[in-house]
Amino acid sequence: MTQSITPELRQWITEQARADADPERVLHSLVSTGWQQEVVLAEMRRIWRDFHEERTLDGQFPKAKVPDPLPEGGIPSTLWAGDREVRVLGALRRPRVVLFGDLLAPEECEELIELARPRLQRSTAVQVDTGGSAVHDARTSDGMFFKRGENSLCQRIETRLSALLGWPVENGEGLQILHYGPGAEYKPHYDYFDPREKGTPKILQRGGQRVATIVMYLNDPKMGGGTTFPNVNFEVAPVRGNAVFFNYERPHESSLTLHGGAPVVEGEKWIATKWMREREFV
Ligand code: PD2
Ligand code: ZN
Repeated sequence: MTQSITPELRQWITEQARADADPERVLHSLVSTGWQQEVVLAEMRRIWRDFHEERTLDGQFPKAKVPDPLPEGGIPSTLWAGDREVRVLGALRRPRVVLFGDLLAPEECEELIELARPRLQRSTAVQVDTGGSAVHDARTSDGMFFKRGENSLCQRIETRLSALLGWPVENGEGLQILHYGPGAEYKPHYDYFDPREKGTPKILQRGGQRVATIVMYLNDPKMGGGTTFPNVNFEVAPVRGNAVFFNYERPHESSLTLHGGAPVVEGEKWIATKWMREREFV
């Protein structure tokens, strides 16, 4: 009969790998206590490979401190954001994704749209080679940026987000407003800046890496326009006043934060996006 690995054994093997134990000795001691060699060897290979990958990542893409609005040990139904009770609608652990309800009042959504509307331009995306920005096929929306603290509405929302996420207002980029008409989309991408790209050092001068994103929905598209997370087969329905938050410790695919704006099928879609940096964004 084939033995099966117990959680305790897996834990013990993991501790050995973490302590850099000699795998030959680990295997020998397990076999001498009655474990079948092929069973423990398969498990040891998995655990040692994961450790090796993690170490390589630690060397090349070190982890940053990131905001995480949820406390350890349980999901609250609401969070107090300084001036407003925000509903917690759901969460994923890996990647860390949190869905919020009632983050923005309907009037705040309307006001953001009306302040942004006259200033919209065809959206640009950061150009990875130069660190500048340019119009891009992957992003068929119109958009604009508010400066941080540009008006009292931006200030109120920024202060609320800072309280909700436990991250300084100063580390936030200005709010970005995007408008998608029918058929417009934002193809899947990562929001962090790829350290392997030539233009990244210049971008990082303004406050380090992006470490988290919050996308706030300002209206209800009739059909389509969800925010998708292809790595984990997850899609968030755009609902006015709701928001999706996600963070990324490493600027690497292993963060599983590939995400996109699905094409709007019917109606239009308005969002406000806030990106959080490691340090003060200047
Ligand atoms: O519109 C969205 O849902 C969306 C999707 C992916 C927005 C962004 N990314 C973004 O603003 O970065
Ligand atoms: Zn994005």
